[in-house]
Amino acid sequence: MSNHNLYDILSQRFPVDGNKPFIIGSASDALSYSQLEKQSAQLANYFYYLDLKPGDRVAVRVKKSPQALLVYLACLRAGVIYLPLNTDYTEAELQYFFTDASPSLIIADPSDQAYCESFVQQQFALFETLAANGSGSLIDNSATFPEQFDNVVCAADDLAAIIYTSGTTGRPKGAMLTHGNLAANALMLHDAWGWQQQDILIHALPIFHVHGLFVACHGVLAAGASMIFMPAFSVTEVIKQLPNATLMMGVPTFYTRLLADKNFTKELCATMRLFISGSAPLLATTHQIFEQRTGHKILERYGMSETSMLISNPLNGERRAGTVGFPLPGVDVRLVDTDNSIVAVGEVGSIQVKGPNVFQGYWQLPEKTAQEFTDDGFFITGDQGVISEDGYMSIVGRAKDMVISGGYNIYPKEVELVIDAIDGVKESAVFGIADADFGEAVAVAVVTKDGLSIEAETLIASAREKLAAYKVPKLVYFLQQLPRNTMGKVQKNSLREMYSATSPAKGNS
Ligand code: MCA
Repeated sequence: MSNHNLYDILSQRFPVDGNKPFIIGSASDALSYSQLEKQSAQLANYFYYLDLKPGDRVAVRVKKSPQALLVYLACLRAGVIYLPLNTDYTEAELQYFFTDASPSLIIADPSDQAYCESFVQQQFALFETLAANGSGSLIDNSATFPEQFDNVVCAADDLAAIIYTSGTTGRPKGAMLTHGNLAANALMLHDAWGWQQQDILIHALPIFHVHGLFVACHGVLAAGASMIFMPAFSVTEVIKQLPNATLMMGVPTFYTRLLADKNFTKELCATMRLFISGSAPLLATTHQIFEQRTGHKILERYGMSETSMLISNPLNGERRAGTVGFPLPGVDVRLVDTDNSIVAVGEVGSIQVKGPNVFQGYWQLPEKTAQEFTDDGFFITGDQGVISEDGYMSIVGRAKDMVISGGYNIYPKEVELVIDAIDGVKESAVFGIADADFGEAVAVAVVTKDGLSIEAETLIASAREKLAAYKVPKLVYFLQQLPRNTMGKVQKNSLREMYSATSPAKGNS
């Protein structure tokens, strides 16, 4: 049987010269392809020594570093399931993920050791540390292991990663992605975006999500290319590195922040061949202003955690502002009405997709999974789209009132459950409000019990104890009652309209 292990597929495409940098940097930060091979082998050997078996979960909650990426590659090689977790998650959120996924090994920053310990005991899990500077027990313990490893033989439908996404019920669900899913998407994007060995990517995204981990890193690996790996997005750092790069990927906030800096000029972009945007809608005006400033048309694409990338503007041909382009080769996309019939060209429909990149379902939720697929095997994305006469897709709506802030998806229900549990709160409604920096900011309308007075700051501080910072409302509005329709459903559109003109202060009304 041929090996469908994603690492095996990617490594066949690595450069012949092992000294070529995978990560470009100063001596201690740089990583060549041969170092990548050796160090990921040591980690994979160590996982084997720890008796991790294919199918076991390895939960990783560490700061961005080259070593963190090696852990991911080692998991692929060892056939264990990689479970990345946002470094911003609170203890309460982590408790949920650890309980739901029951990892055999938890890897966390040394500063998290104390509170990880209770989980480790509850779960009978193993525990290792990994710090942002690449030190920690994991690296110490694996350092003496062999630098060669025979990649575990995988079938295409063996799980490679579980990526948690929130949902309408407020309980995050683990999207199960296979080696075959990830390989298919990596190879389609390789061709679609014209990746070359000479490419140098500016990598400024977090690596606990599909965008920064799979789309960006697989792109580099599948091309045997190089990247400049930044701990986080910083306008100054990107401006400094642009003249050394050919490609950049980001969420729209990256591009609006760059444009807001007068030092961001056309001259800086002389070696760049492509800017790609995703994870949140790019305003057509941003696309246009970016082109005026740099001469580059940002390539906007569309995807989801469950499916990786689905639709992309073309590399060659018109990149149309306000659209996400055409389905990637091998991806079947259709727009349907409420009866599941295909809509006419130019009409809005619910986006459904099928393809080798579409996930296996939600971790331990077969019924939920079944609900999200049609009888003929299409995944129901929950988004609404419209296709133009000449085939360009525009995303025109999101089901489930989801908010996208700076490229992170926030499901109102999850935040409402936390706000409603705060002392003195009767009920709340969370919604998105336009924000110049993040695209959308999380806002909440709150009704207190018996008209009680609560300070917005108190409410925010309480929410912050339970929720990652990016989910915490940036605007709080107090109301006598929530606007509802005759069926009793809260009218989020009315809330958005009521508050759309407010300044980004913590408003009281
Ligand atoms: C940080 N904060 C945020 C966000 N990021 N609040 C809302 N939305 C955010 N995205 C919080 C901080 O914790 C802080 O809170 C306060 O806002 C100000 O932070 P600031 O310093 O301005 O933010 P930053 O650290 O510069 O981060 C902004 C960022 C970052 C660079 C845009 O959020 C980012 O890298 N986003 C990328 C997200 C991403 O990779 N998404 C891909 C998902 P406090 O003041 O309380 O401390 S994958 C996906 O969606 C699909 C598959 C796809 O198609 O790609």
